[in-house]
Amino acid sequence: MTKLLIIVVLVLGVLAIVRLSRVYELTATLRGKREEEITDRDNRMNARFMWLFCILYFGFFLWLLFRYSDRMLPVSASEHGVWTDQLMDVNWIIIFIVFFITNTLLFYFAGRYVFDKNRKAYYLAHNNKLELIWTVIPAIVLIGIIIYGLSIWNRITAHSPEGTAQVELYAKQFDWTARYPGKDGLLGATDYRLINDNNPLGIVTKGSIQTRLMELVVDINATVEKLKNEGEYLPPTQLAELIDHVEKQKRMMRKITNLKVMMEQDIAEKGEASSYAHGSDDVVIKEFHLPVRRDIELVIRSRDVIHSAYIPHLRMQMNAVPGMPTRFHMKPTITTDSMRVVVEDDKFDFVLLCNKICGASHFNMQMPLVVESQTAYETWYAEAMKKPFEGAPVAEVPAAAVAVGDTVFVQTDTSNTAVVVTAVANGSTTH
Ligand SMILES: [Cu+2]
Repeated sequence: MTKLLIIVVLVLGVLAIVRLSRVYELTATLRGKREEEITDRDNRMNARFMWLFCILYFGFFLWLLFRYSDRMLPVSASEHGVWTDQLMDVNWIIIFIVFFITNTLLFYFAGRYVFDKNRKAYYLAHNNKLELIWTVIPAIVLIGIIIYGLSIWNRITAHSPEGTAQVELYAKQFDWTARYPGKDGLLGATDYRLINDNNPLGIVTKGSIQTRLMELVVDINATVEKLKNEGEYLPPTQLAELIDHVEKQKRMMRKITNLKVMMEQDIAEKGEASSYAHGSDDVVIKEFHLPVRRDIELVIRSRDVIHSAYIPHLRMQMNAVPGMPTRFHMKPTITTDSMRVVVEDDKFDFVLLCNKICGASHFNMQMPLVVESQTAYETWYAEAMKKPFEGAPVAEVPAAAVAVGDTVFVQTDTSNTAVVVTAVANGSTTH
């Protein structure tokens, strides 16, 4: 209601000004003055308005600056965030100085050199010295900003030191899931084809492969059964759909069987160094904890569209791109408890947000982050470790049609390889 009143007042105000200016024009005509004629009085008034506007403009700017300065983020809770903030401050200072100098000059000239019919304007066509000054000075300042910015950028995006602990952040519409390595300290390989209810991140283990194959076989067999029993009564479109479905699931089985071959070969060749050997003890969890003052490498993945992992209080942001894991190396420096004291809010929590508009519930795609002491973190981690991702119980996969001699493109996080299925029997492959 108040808003409506304000709008009405504004509209009426504009209308009143329009009418007043019309009255002014009419009285000018009555006084025998031409409308477009500008008097010295008009010029002087304009000049005074320029001074007034200059004062109000800077006054309003400074008022905004002090009035809303508390809306800025509090002190950075990560090591690199302090560098980012310094870079930002240097840029602000340069921008403020240039802003005040240029705008003061703009209003000063307009106010000072008001039109005077006895004064002749100075004619200046070209001045090399001036051109040089206003080209070289901004160029030097810009080069300075770029070199400083690049040096900070290189420090932030540098490779993490060997052996840095990894934590995975997995984005999907519309939530985050974290994955912590198990006792081996290493995250296992993943493959999107293995994603199911028990394996939301598609971690590759013997068990998860068997479970997926099993699911596919059960689905194929059920569909074939349906085709056998009801096939002759089904409308042609539905029949075609069911046949397509069986073919699709069979292709998926071949791809997963090939993945299994790859996994077995890789483990046979590299042993414990194989990324396929580390998945079974990974912890998949909807909680996000980090120890304070420890180097961490965040590995960020997406299941569907581009998301962006954003932790504003740690000045951390990195896109989550489907099919391409991204990384961010950082070191938190302030615990959640200490930050609560800093911001004087005992309910404060660090938060991981999605900072790419990724769909209808983008606004709600967030997960609290707990930064805590090493001991508190270890206690939490030990508790989380009690529920590791186990793939699923390994079971015998019943027979299903997987063609021999098919070449299938196998894609994993670590490599892309074409594999030829040599023989298939009961879901296990000989090679
Ligand atoms: Cu998102």
